[in-house]
Amino acid sequence: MNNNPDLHARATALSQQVGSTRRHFLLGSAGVLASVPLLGLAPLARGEEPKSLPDYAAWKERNALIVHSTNTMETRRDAIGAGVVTPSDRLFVRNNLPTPPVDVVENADAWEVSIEGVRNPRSLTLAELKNMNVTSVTTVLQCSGNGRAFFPHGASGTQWSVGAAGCVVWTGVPLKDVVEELGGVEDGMSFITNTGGEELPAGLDPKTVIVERSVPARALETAILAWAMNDEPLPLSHGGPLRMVVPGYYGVNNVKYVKRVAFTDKETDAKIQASGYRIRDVGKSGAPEQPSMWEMNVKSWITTPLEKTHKGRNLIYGVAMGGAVAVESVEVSTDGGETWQEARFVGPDLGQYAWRPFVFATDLSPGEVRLVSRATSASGETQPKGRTDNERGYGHNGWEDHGVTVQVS
Ligand SMILES: Nc1nc2c(c(=O)[nH]1)N[C@H]1C(S)=C(S)[C@@H](COP(=O)(O)O)O[C@H]1N2
Ligand SMILES: [Mo]
Repeated sequence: MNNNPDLHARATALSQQVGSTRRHFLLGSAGVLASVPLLGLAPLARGEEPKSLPDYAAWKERNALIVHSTNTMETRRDAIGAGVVTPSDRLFVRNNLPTPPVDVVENADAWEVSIEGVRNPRSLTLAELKNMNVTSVTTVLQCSGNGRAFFPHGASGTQWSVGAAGCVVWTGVPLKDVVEELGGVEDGMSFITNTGGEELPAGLDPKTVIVERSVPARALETAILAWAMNDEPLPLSHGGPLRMVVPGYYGVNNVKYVKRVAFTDKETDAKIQASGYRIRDVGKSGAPEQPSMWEMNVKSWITTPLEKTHKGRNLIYGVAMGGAVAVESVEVSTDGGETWQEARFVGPDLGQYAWRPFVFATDLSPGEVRLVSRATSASGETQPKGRTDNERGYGHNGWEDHGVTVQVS
């Protein structure tokens, strides 16, 4: 149960924001209904809506996004839609540093990536990679902190609700093919360490700012070096010209503007790996022995209706993902999780790393309903009811917090 009504209100507001004309939110949890004046939510009301898109993301659909900052934009819950693939102009953006200059995507084929920890290490241009082989993979791209806004302890970082996630078709060369071309991985390498190509701010220890992430070497089986997204050249905002895509792994492992791919015996000591993106108790600092945000977990959330709907027949929509494995099934409850019924997947199955939109047809009576969804993965994991509290608010997949309260009339 959520015992902090103010934080819960902010989280609910974030997840249910429908526009600046709105004057109050309906806050519902376990049958409690309250009217929360918007002006009472000063940090949110001041913070989110009026910001415009930064230049590098000016091509995005402003109305589909909550702009948290120049570096962080999330897809609004009402803009996720019922298609499998998230349109690029609605996809969330998260940058730790300013993007490289735009000419890197204008001269995309000249981009170089250095492949190390293989028998014949060398640099390859994007033009060369494009001649090696090609494949496509559809994956959920999701920030580790998606759902952070629901943690009552006020986890620091962007207050993502549900929209720091999308489902994307990536096209590129399998990393495995590149590695084979270069003689295979050197012996004794346990990790793939990928480095982002941003210019680092002067005067800071590079280790504290560089985007460099290590993933277990087993990811070689599925990782791709992608130059296209949703069948278009990879835009700068999403890591163009070249990005590492590690299917089933949290967003941060999908290094943008990748300039170095190294097979290494140890994880990088960059801060973003050593102490960042580590699961630990509230109040604790990050450290290398804590679990790293690698494979994603099973998760789902409702996208329609939000806030209000008509009485009688309704179609309840949402999206469900298995994490690192396929999603097997998803159930919906219209009574806050007392009783559940299986929903139906809609649209094509784009593979185990994609999410599946779902729909559940039901009759709703006038009054307030709490709609929740609960997915189960192919490996038998079901979303838990509650959260696992952790300092930075990572990996939230509890179904209770992700539900929506809807007025039926
Ligand atoms: N080079 C680089 N790669 C990066 C990042 C970054 O700041 N720089 N952010 C990471 C994080 S935390 C996330 S959630 C995803 C976001 O991908 P997107 O901006 O394409 O949505 O990219 C990851 N890869
Ligand atoms: Mo992220």
